[in-house]
Amino acid sequence: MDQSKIDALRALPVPAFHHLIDGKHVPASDGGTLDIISPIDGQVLTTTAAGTAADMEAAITSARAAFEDGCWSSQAPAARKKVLMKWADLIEANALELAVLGVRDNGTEIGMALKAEPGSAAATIRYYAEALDKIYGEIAPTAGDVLGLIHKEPVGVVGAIIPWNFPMMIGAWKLGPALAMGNSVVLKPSETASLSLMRMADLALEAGLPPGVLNAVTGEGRVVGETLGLSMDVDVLVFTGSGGTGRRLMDYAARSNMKRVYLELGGKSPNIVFADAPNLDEAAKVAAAGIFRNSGQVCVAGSRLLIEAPIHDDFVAAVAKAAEAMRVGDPLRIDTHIGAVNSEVQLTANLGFVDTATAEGGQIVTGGHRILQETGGYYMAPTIVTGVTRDATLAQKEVFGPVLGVTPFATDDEAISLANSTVYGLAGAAWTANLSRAHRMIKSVRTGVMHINTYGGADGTVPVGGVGQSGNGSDKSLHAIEKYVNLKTAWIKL
Ligand code: TXE
Repeated sequence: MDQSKIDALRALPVPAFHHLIDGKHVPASDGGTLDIISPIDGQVLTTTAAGTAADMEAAITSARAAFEDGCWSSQAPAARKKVLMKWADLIEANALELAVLGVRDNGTEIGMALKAEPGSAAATIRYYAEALDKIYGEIAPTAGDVLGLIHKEPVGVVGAIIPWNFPMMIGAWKLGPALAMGNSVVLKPSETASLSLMRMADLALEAGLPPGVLNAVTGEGRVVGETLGLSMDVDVLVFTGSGGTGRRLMDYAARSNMKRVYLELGGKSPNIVFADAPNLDEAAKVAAAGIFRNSGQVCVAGSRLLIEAPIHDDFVAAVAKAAEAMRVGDPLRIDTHIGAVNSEVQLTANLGFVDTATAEGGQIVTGGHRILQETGGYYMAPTIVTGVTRDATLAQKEVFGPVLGVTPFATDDEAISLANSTVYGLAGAAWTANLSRAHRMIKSVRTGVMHINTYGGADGTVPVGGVGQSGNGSDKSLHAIEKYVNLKTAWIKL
């Protein structure tokens, strides 16, 4: 990474952003705009269109028309592949520009953003482009006088509602398989991180995606997101975000056309450290990175640290040392480890969780407060709270900030019981040199992803998805494709 190139890009003014509907950039139908505040300094960076219900309806109409027209849905797979491969190339070619724009919008440290945003988005789009002409239908094992064929058809119009923590990465997790299978998509980025994703959508058209196959509408979730959710013309909704919004989406589906709804809703993931872990120093550093990178705004963040009692104090000290060594600050400096919290609302919520944790008996080991206030930006010191009991708010509710709650345990059974004591089930980890114990943890901890002797970093070959109130369905890997196809049976009398 070259600091001077980053500095040059951050000095560029950011133009006002419009919707992308039917291949054209259009303002909101009533001319409304939303101020986009950069979390780096709290200043207005630019504006986006504040979409109206009519804007969203126009986008859905365009997506439906493109789907029925067959310009994409009926294209030969090899032709779709070519466009998606080109799109991945364009994302890569513009990676630094996209990453810097995204960081100015959402505050993620540039080192992580470059890899996790354009880097991961390009890899994801390429993965599904490469896969799409290797996915076959089936011939059923029927009696000889009939032929049973199972076709995989695109579902039609997909509505994709995206959060602010990794807009390009999570956007690509939905767009890659949806477009690869021939669907049209209406994208709704988050109010507080839409710019890089909107730019990425433009690149899809530049790569040759026909107008209308991908539309993107910015604005308030409760306006344009609700219209998307309630539409009679959207066949599948895919979402990453909060549980509250996830519930609403299910309600919208029930009140409209019973569209399929796939939710990824975050978690309260347990990171379980046994005294026999192969390398406790390494475990402490990875545990710190696993909660504090991107200011803890990671759905799979290891936000609950469960430590075997005999090593509790030493391990907490090692994690605190690692946390204090992480440089928090300007996310566009390449030597920054932790950037800005996405918004003032999120920062205030994080600090509220710390107050509640101490009121409920927790002790702050390090952090616990806002820092760098003089910059005008939203920065928080990595925070560790010990003495967090099983039912404490910090053990039960997702903070989505740089706040780690610590709880000791005495036995394997207690570790499993604590790990499974929330409504969530997205990710987790166990650190141990004992193979049998590791497998027992994999089987017994209720999660979608279980790490052993590491935390995070699973690539696109494996699914990520939650159980319990962490959601349903998976992103990533070939399994994600199931969300974007209908199975159609052809039963033929011979
Ligand atoms: O999420 P929302 P917010 C969690 C995390 C965080 C909390 C709140 O705990 O603190 O959610 O974040 C759109 N109809 N996660 O408020 O509201 C919205 O415009 C349709 C976990 O940002 O769920 C945005 O595009 N759409 C997480 C998207 O939903 C609506 C990632 C997510 O916003 C809508 C983000 C509505 N009525 C937050 N209301 C993860 N799992 O990684 C909002 N939206």
